[in-house]
Amino acid sequence: MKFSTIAIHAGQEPDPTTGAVSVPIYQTSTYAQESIGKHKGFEYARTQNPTRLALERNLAALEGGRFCYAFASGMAAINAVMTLLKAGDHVIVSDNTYGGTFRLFDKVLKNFGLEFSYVDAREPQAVEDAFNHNTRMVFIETPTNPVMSLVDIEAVSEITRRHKDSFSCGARLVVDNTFMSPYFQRPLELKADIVVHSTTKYLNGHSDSVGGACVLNDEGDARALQFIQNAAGAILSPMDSWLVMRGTKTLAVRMRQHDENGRLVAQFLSEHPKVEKIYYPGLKSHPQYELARRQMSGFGGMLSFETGSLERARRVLEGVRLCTLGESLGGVESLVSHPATMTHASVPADERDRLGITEGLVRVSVGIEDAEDIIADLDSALNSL
Ligand code: P1T
Repeated sequence: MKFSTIAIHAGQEPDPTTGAVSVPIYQTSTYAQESIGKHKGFEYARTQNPTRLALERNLAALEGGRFCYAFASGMAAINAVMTLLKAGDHVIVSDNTYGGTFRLFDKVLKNFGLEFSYVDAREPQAVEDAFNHNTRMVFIETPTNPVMSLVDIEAVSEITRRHKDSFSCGARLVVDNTFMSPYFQRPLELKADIVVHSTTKYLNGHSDSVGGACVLNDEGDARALQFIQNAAGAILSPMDSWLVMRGTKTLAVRMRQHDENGRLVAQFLSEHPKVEKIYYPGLKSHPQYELARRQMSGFGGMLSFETGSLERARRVLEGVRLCTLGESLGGVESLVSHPATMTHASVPADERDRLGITEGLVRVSVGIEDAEDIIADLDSALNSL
């Protein structure tokens, strides 16, 4: 079956009791048991819920993985994946990630004895050089939030597997696939071990739910993640599971439109005299354009551009009328944000500057409104500079 068919049908058979075509929202905390230990496979809703299970089957199929676990947010999913590790383990991380991911690693998990090395993973050799005897995980985001750098998933996976053999240390490659969604990029097919998502973004797609998920093939890690999902309890609610499932049904058509609009807006911004620099992997001027074409089947709707100063960024962000100033991304409506003070405020200022997350940087989540309207809105805000 092809992508759209899987999106609409995987995990979503008509309800066995009523025939309901839309998987019901099983809004229950517990399930009646016939006698001690005799039940229908559902005991308590933190442990199992049919709506969440349907979504997990759906997302596993979309990423081409065997197992999926859904969590209360993208951060909860990432945190759960990190619990596969133990004190003393070392993690190699791409130096640009969502600021909240860096914050979790640097401000929380470091205190539990995990060691982190941040490397410029655009260069696979930098990942290779950072390996040592206790490296148990490589965590990358591609494209990165917000400067749209790419990591060659296949190359880093090859390095991770080679080191796994030489140190017999079981390092895993984890890829945050939030920006592309499985419609444009499937890391497991490129030999990554675990995919994580903030389902809050493209998978849900309508800015009305916060959630996360991880998808993987390894049975041992899957058991451990299912265990932590139940033991720590950061589960996705039935209502949110249903919302994300409704979102994935239209993922293909939405992503095609995000991609079409993303390309048009990027082209427009790249020619605008008030824009100093633009970050979009679908432009030939992007230094990793060839890699983008190779490992992704589209470029999506995320881009950032440099206005030159905090004051100019402020005027653009306050000058737009159609685009909304706000955190988050991947919804049908266009959003603009200021990474330096919003999503990446927890990254130290000198590190932000080094990465290109300047005070003049504006990020756009290009929605699926008519592209002419989005462009006209950005044009009038830019022309006020
Ligand atoms: O917000 P939450 O569902 O917990 O997801 C965290 C997260 C994980 N990974 C990536 C790549 C993300 O972009 C995010 C969340 N990002 C934003 C809220 C943002 O505006 O960039």
